[in-house]
Amino acid sequence: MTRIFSGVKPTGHLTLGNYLGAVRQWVAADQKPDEALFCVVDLHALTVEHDPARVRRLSRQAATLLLAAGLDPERCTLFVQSHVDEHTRLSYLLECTASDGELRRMIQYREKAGRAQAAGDGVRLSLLTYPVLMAADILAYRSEEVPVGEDQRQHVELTRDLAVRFNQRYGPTFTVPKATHPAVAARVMDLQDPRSKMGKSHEVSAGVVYLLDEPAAVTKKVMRAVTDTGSGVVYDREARPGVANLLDILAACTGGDPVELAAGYTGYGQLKRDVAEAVVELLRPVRERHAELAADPAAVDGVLRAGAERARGIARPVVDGAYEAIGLLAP
Ligand code: AQP
Repeated sequence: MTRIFSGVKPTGHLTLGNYLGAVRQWVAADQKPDEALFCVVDLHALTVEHDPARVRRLSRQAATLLLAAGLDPERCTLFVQSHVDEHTRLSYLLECTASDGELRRMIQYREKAGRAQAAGDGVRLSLLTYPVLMAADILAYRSEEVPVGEDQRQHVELTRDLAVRFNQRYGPTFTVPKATHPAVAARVMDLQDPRSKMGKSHEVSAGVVYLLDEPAAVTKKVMRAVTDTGSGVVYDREARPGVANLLDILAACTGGDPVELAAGYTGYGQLKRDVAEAVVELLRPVRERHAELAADPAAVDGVLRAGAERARGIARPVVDGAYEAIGLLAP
């Protein structure tokens, strides 16, 4: 049995990128006999400017959407990061294992720190250290696999480095995890700016498809997607990123291969119509189920409470073991 861990941060409404890059893999893992833990990583949402009430609202909405997407709380453990203290307890030990230099090299830190500075906001120290907290999220459960989108590859690499370093210095404590990515759509791009990732915290949302978008909104966004100059439909991520993104999305929705799908089109119009229809149909059951579940928030909170208790039971002995290994006196 493989232990799987992954998370989503409540920095915005969940997007098609989250769904195709991560959540769908989670639902697939949940069908297998593997032991899976999925987390709304709310502490990570505090690393940038945030509105407290919105983070709280989005945390419950993210959990509700994960259930709507098909996670079964009888089979997996679904919980909120801040409900399990072991994450922050372990994070400090890993900060004592990581170096300042390796954190400053993280691409997401450089991008987001740049954005915060450009907006005149200060850069929060937690933005620098957040990959260490993410490492703690993963290592506290001795997770073996971390299903994530392509953008998280560097952070999972850091997690592996920290696990190996800690184990070498203080004795075997952590399992060294590996990232897994979907075969297609591991990095869904913004429909208006196909050289940037579709991100849920983007301020301009015309190129971002949200899981809770109405079908008409999805269709409008896809039909207005930026395509490339050049004739014919070919799959070329470098030279034709807009079309390649649409083909990736279509392939992910229909189970096809983007290169083979390209051969079936002569113009962008039909491709966009097919992508819009495929996305609308993919998201329809998630949206409908979400509406049912959202009507009973207390039930969702109950799932999260039970999940946190199970998660605590797994993480506590691992983190206690790390405290002892690093040289702290037991209370
Ligand atoms: N565009 C994407 N394509 C494929 N996978 C994606 N993921 C996110 N965007 C895409 C994957 O979804 C999981 C949860 O993501 P997250 O909550 O950690 O980050 P986010 O959605 O990227 O959120 P933000 O706030 O918009 O963050 P930044 O600004 O960092 O991009 C992860 O497995 C992620 O890979």
